[in-house]
Amino acid sequence: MNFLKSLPALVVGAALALGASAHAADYKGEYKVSTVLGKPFPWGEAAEKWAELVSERTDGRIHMKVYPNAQLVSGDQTKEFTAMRQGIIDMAVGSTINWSPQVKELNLFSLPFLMPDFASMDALTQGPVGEKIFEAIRKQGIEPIGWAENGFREVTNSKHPITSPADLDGLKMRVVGSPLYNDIFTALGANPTQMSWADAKPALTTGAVDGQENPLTVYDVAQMETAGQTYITLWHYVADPLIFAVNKRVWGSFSDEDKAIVKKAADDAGAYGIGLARKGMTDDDQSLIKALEARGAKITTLTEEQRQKFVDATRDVYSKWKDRIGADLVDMAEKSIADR
Ligand code: X2X
Repeated sequence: MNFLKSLPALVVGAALALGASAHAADYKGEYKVSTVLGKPFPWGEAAEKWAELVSERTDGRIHMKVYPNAQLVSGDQTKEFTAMRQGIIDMAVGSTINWSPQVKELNLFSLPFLMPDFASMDALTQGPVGEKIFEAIRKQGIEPIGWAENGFREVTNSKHPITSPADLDGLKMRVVGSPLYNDIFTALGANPTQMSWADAKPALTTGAVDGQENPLTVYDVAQMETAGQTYITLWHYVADPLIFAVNKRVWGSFSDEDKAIVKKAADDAGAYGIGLARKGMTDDDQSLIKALEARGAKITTLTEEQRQKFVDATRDVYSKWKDRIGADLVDMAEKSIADR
């Protein structure tokens, strides 16, 4: 009799327990997060912060582990997006450059001399252009949820200061995975070779290439001066934002509450990472630039007139890629920058 009385409560209790465990069973024991650069690069710091915040805020329900050096795709960073779509990678903090072979719109950030300053980058990522870019990524089965930053990519080399396109003449340059970079450096008279980050450092150290382009924070942490990269020119020609993203099936498996937590954590980790990515190279804080000089780097800042020569030399590349990316999107970006 007693037992019968308590039966409904038991049934309800069992159903609740089942519901909870069925839900937990949908979650993996570990979510693999891919990055190219790990800690202490700002990129790796942002990814680690994301994982940390999510773990804290979900009481460990969602456990993310960061796999740097594009190791989940054997170092081939241009395969990261595809591997995430296939579910080999659950999540990533990825550079717009590395995903641009699959999402053509992402080449926008690599249009030479489109973005003159940090405010322009923010105007794109935080405005209607950013929404369009996220739509394009979503169409390919990936859920984009936030932005971080690798940074303005400055050109370095082991031979001499670069102040005009003529200084790039014949230089062997390591470039990243979008064909747009081949076009830019070819237009400038250099001899570009596409190479993964994994191959870039040894190629610089042995002198197989003369130069490369990457943000100053990357130069700093990778200690590129020890690989002979003495000459740096601050030309701010392109900048690569980073995107926090999740495989669609993984995203769909999260409860609404957890989706909100994972997204908010990406926003917070993004703000943290962007702070690190810009540290020491803003108008009121030049400490990173000074520190690199103290380590032996010879840094050239271009005058407006000198910079214009690089702009002119890459104008045809800009036009060609504007059409490939989508002229409407590029027009929208130009407007967002003008109105910033
Ligand atoms: O390969 C590079 O140069 C790097 C690390 O900046 C990117 O992944 C785009």
